[in-house]
Amino acid sequence: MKIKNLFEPIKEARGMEAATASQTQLVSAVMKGDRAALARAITLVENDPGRASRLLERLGPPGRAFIVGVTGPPGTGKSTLVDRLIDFYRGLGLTVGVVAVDPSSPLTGGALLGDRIRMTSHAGDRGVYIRSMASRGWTGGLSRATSQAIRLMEAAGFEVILLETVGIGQSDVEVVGVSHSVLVVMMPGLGDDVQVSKAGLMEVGDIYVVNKADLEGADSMVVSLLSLFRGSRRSPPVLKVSALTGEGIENLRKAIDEARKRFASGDYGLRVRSAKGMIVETARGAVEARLAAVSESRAEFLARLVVEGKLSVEEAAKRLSR
Ligand SMILES: Nc1nc2c(ncn2[C@@H]2O[C@H](COP(=O)(O)OP(=O)(O)OP(=O)(O)O)[C@@H](O)[C@H]2O)c(=O)[nH]1
Ligand SMILES: [Mg+2]
Repeated sequence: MKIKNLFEPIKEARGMEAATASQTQLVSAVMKGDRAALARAITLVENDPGRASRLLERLGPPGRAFIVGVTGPPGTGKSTLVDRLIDFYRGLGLTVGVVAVDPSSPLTGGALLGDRIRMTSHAGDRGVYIRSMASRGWTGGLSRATSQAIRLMEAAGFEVILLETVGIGQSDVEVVGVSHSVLVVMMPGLGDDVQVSKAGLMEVGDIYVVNKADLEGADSMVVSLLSLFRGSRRSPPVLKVSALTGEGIENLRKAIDEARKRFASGDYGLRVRSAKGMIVETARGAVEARLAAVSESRAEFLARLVVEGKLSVEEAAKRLSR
């Protein structure tokens, strides 16, 4: 037993060396645009944050790909719009990566992801890369993994990256913080303003889209969005479209493309905004991982000190997260 323990650190160190060598290969394969390597690297990012962060350090600075976040309540037509946007950017000759954050449970996830990928008409196009990431079953770190997946796609040479996330809760919405432009997609019949203000959707959008304009009630949805913003300092555009019939899509494309042109001309503020999102999400992931790694016994030890009046809650929390 003792002898085995003696050798264990050496084995571990060897393992790390091997991983580092294969990581170097993985990074250079990703940077050559190797799709299989990209898939492997994203899986690494999902499953092994520690190794992934060493890998990501070699990717160079972000800022080459234009990132569009697409969020909004379930079923508003985000994927259908993403599909339209893929067509648009492919038409401009740009390559497109898509990260779709799937809210389904790990159990039903497989089937849904399959459907989602079949749903797109871009399966044979090498200029398009689609990756789903399941958001359930994570003990935190979704935002980190999402922003890292985006950076990997960027390193692989994808020029536009579309990030679809269902805006149900604050954490789903926060994910889009890495974007240069954020579309919030609504639809008629969602009830009232509550949906928008609830999940932080009011703050996050650069463009508000009322999709399904072919259905009744789109105009009143536009009116309630506009009146919501009347009370605030912001007045983002509210556009009525139908991803199904194509109505209003041209206007939407123009609006998003203005942001892309600003990005392409080197707009400093836009770049800082996206980089800030990446740093914050990566840091959040690191803090969550550190907290998740805290042993029960350490937390309980600190709790005893608090109960016995030897330590304040604040000091205990500081020690716990150190
Ligand atoms: N009538 C109408 N239906 C639409 C429109 N756009 C999308 N849909 C339909 O709405 C349903 C949901 O569309 P999705 O694109 O999957 O919506 P989503 O927001 O991605 O859904 P989740 O990812 O599950 O939140 C599908 O049946 C679409 O065909 C539209 O403009 N008009
Ligand atoms: Mg969708």
